[in-house]
Amino acid sequence: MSILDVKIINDYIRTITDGWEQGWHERNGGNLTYRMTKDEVAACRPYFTEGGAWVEMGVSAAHLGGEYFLTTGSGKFFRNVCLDPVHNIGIVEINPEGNAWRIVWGLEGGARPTSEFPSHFMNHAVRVKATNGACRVIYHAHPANIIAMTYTTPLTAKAFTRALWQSATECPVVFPGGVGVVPWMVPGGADIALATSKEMETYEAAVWAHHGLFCSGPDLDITFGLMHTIEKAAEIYNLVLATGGGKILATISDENLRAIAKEFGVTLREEFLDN
Ligand code: 2HA
Ligand code: ZN
Repeated sequence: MSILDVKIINDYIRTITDGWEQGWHERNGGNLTYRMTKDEVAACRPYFTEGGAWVEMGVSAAHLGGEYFLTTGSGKFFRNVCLDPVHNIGIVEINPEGNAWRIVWGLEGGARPTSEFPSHFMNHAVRVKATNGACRVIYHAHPANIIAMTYTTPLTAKAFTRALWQSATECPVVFPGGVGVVPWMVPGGADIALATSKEMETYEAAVWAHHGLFCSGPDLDITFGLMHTIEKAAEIYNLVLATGGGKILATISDENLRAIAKEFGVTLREEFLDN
């Protein structure tokens, strides 16, 4: 037995490899964090090392004190994770105050949690509250089509949500609450972490202009599926604009969107519908 036989560790690594295979993680692009259940922590605890030094995050969330997160490593390549997990991913424990982490497994050889850990942590903090504790995953990727859209589409939640909803019939069912948009900001610090978590109070996904996408969800499959669905809709949107010379001749109307919502029993964000 090794920690790599524990189901959640396997599922986490598979999700990372799937993201790499989608082309969303050039070089060290993207990062994935997962808030472990008590049972998962218990299953992994035999493999924990003596906790390292506490490292302050620059952001804090008292209700996440004592939680354990799986995290990708700063500067590490998704492509390498499945070949060498202990150097590329790890588990961190959060201190009781909820403002510092320490490594309890993995990230060997001096590695650290993702440079976006403050953003992930703040997003976990707001999504845990917004979902009554259901949210466990924050996933950041660099899918080309959603990034391309941020050069052609007004950087508002309404414009992005409508364009994506209208690009594939399943979209309003998969993300009826829509997506938020964060304007271009310097990545990696507390400012972008706070701006993103503000969007995440309302939306389960947030676009980073000219950079990528953050998705949240209750498990790895649902969160990966959300990333995949949004990126595919963005691909269709870009194809439509490119092949149609910027003209859209037919689309899913607001009446159609309402009919989808009724049939599938979801509530669309009403302020994003026009008529
Ligand atoms: O981890 O994606 O936003 C590299 C990044 C930073
Ligand atoms: Zn990034």
